[in-house]
Amino acid sequence: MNTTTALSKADSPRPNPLPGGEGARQTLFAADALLPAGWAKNVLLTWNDAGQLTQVQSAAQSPAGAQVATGPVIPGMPNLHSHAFQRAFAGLTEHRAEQHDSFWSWRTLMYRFAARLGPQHMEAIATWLYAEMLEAGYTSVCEFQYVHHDADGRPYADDATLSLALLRAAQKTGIGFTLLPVLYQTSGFGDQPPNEGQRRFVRSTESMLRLLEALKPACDAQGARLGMAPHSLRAVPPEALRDAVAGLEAIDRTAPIHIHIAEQTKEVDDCIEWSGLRPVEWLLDHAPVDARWCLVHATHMNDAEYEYAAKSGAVAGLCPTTEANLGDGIFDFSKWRSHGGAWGVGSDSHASVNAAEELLMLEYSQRLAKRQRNVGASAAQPHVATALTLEAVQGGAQASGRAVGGLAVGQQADFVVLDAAHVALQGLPAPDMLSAHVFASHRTSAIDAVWVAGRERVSAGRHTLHDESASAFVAARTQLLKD
Ligand code: NGQ
Ligand code: ZN
Repeated sequence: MNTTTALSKADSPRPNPLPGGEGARQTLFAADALLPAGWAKNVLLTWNDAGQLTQVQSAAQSPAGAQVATGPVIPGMPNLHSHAFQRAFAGLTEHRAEQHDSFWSWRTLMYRFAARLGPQHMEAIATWLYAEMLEAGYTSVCEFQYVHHDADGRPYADDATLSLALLRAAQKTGIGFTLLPVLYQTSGFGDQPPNEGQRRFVRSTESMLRLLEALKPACDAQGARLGMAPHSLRAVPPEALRDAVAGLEAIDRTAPIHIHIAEQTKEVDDCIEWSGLRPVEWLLDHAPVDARWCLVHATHMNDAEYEYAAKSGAVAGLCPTTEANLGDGIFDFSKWRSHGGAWGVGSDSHASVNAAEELLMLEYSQRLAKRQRNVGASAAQPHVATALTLEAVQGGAQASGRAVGGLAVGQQADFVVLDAAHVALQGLPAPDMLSAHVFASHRTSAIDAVWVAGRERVSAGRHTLHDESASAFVAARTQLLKD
């Protein structure tokens, strides 16, 4: 089958010339590539100066002089949920501190760590984290950014200081970016005042909207998308939620809106006590939830909530390794999918930074709960890793509010070249290479190259900034952990 589609000039965004980006370099030939409809042979990818795919042709000839991928090409994974600073804290709470450690005792320690963070730490941690993400198959990230103020809880002279540090980290590493400044006002349902640990997060709805206005030009300048994140129903009272969403809509009618929801059973119980409704139920009844929304976690839903939330068009933001690490519970993936629910993955607290590992953890949680195998396979795609990759890329792109939905005309040229010479992959057919990449766990990465918007950011498994950003990260963490 020859599937050539061309993009007309009128559809092209403004040019953003690549260094040395003459036409010949803007193509890649792959013997195997994972397209939205499945695996295809002899695929020629062509993109324009803006890094947007203009042609995806299967059963093609390799043009003379074209770059040839060293292994199967898969779409880059959008990471739909990140709190970058938590990467420097990963691994540091894996010892018993209370009789019954929980999400809530972890959170107390996380707040203590967040209390010391400065703008330089934020930038160093995020730069390394985003380089790690790129090396691990993520080509874009949604940053759920809630540490806004200085250590005393006062706004920085430039209120956008910490968000700008994250934007710089994204720009340096080349990762695609959706910035979600977070609205945070209360410590619990029913207007409970924020606690000491939350002083760096809290802001009025009006100052939130001013922050969004201030960040818009910086985001536009680097091709990042700006959205907003009401932190959770625990942290945002109903009027503030309503006004913030309306204010965001006035800035950008289609901007992404992300919210943490129903991650812990205590949150469900408290919400029922406050309103008589469960959190997802409350949200669907009181907010204009649609395809712009990403319901992060949504772990604890009843049957009706699974159905209505899926049918709202919102994306379920699953963070399987963090949800396991924090003891959240298990999302019913089959139920969500049976209602046609969109979903994607995020690395959240960054206990793991690896797109394949999130898919593995998601599938394994379902196998353990259901005592079945290959739960994630679909009618169209019997290979679990293939099915999960395609769906997570779609949902991740939707949640990002960016055209990063896979190898199709009009989408960004964000892709990963698997390392066909890796012992776990060598000699296998392409779909099994992806299965081995996800399920045949190995200690070294099976990723060779990673491209974002048509630019190679990771080669031979390493990001250009690997060494320097790693040392800056270690220095920042060492300083944060001193005394
Ligand atoms: C966060 N993380 O904002 O970092 C939260 C913890 C909270 C996750 N929910 C804080 N995984 O939910 O109150
Ligand atoms: Zn989170």
